[in-house]
Amino acid sequence: MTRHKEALKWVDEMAAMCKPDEIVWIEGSDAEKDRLTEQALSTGELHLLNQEKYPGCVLHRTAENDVARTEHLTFICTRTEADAGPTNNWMDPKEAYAKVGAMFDGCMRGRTMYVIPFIMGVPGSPFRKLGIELTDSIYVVLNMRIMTRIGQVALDELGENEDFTKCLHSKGELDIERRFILQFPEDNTIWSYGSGYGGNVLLGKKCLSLRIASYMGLTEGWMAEHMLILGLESPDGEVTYIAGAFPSACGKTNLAMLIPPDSLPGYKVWTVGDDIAWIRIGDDGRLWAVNPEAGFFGVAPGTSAKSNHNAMLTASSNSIFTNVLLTPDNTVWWEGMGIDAPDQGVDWRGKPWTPKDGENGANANARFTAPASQCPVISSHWEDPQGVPISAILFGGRRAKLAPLIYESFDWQHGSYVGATMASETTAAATGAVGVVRRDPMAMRPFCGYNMARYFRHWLDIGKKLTNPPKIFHVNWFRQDENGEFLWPGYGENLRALDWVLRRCNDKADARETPIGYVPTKESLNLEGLDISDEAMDKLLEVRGDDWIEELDGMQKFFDQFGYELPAEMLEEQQALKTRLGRWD
Ligand code: GTP
Ligand code: SPV
Ligand code: MN
Repeated sequence: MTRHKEALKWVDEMAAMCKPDEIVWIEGSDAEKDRLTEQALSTGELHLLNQEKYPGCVLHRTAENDVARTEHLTFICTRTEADAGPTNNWMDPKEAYAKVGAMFDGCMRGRTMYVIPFIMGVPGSPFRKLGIELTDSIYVVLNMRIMTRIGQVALDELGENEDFTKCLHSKGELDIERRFILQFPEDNTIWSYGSGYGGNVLLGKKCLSLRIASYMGLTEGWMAEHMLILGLESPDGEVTYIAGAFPSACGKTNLAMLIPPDSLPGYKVWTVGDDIAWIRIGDDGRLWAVNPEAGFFGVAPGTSAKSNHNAMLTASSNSIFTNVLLTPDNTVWWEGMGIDAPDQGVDWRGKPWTPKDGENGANANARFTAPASQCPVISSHWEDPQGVPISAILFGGRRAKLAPLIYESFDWQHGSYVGATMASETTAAATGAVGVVRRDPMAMRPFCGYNMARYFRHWLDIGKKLTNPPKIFHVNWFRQDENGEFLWPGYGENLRALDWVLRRCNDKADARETPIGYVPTKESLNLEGLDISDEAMDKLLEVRGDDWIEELDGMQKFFDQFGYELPAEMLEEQQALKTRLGRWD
């Protein structure tokens, strides 16, 4: 246990509210993991997979109405509504504590409360943050064990009086009518009730490392971003670090573990992180990024030996599979796994399934939880306490039309505007309609813990302090032809875009200047060995003035909701783009 008085007092108070039968402090040992796994297997919360093929792996199914983040039930609870801003749901903290406190009252009767001390970041790093999650779910404990650094190592960091984020979770009744994900940035507190799904309940992840951390970053002068981090090793052996913000289920994990195509020899991609980056200004005037997580909570569907072999290898042992199909040989399967569907199986709902049913065997947001250390291409710097220096930032999303394969912004301010105005088609990672274009600034719309206009201000202010800012790019792997087919092969071939980024950083690649930024000339991209038609390439690099003029409307509407809080620089950039488009044909 701990001598941290405030922690002990808070655990007591929360236990008095939730009234568990028992309280168990998590120490993080293997014996403890085995004990908890056994227990969850005996109640059916977990299912043991084929241990020859998937050693150390288990399967879990969430409730049918609980398979993705629920953004409409996620609230930022600040004293004033303006502090949450127009893109967040807001609830008054007093009202939130009272309303959801009534739900927590007695919710753990007959259950055990697990106390999970955890670290986001590396022990001993000046940038790490501490948390304690209280939960009545063994699934949460075992996931947190992979995704964060838990137990004694965290208690050691906590000492007697270090700050920590107070994270309270209960499955409650798993009733969507009684589900709330509440962030209290001013109290460094998170309350999550009524869910058992990943992003809603692994409170170190989106709730702490993005919503709460973005607020900490604002007050402490750093940034918490929904970004992958990779090291790109060029044929001469030099490694350049790139961060990328794409919305949920838009390709971060895939890019972070990219395997170069044979036709581009000498390159290598090293994974530093696949979802979250905490970024600070270094003494050298550059941005330095750390991955605060210790594992990957990756999208299963579409992940195959062909699309992301490194993810398949990472998740082949000591991993948790959620809402995938269970096969007759007690292994897992999902759509797009690159192997034939079994004749029959048990689907993500727990029902008998055959391919003839025409229904998905795995949920579209089925996930694997796997230790980052098992990734075959994990960077040797992924646990460096100071992080890695960032030379380029990529923004990107799913756009069937409009956005070219890649373009480079003119400078930091313009790049911040590109991030602030980005949009993407919605995915199964959150409940609600899929495939609808929505504005998702910096891929942070669901994760910014305060007023997004001030978040834009923060980006601009950080840029002013950088003597050596990274270049900012926008990418789109998802442009489609008239038949709705992707024009770009994606996955490993995305290295061709990264190669252009690298050469732009070294002034070694051509570009043509367009109103939206620098777009590669066809010749400046290395397309060696890629089977793609000239027409497709032209389409991928096309910038249609009319389409962009139409797009300006949506951007303006999005900006309008922020009123006077919107930084003038954003309107300046918007006007400048309009002017450039007006002169262009
Ligand atoms: P979160 O974990 O939700 O934040 O998602 P993510 O951004 O890490 O996305 P991920 O890499 O898991 O990819 C999501 C889906 O997009 C998967 O089904 C991938 O197979 C697919 N995908 C990833 N990269 C590409 C690409 O380059 N082209 C195409 N067509 N699909 C891709
Ligand atoms: C995302 O939705 O961006 C994820 C998965 O990375 S979750 O942890 O559920 O947020
Ligand atoms: Mn994510």
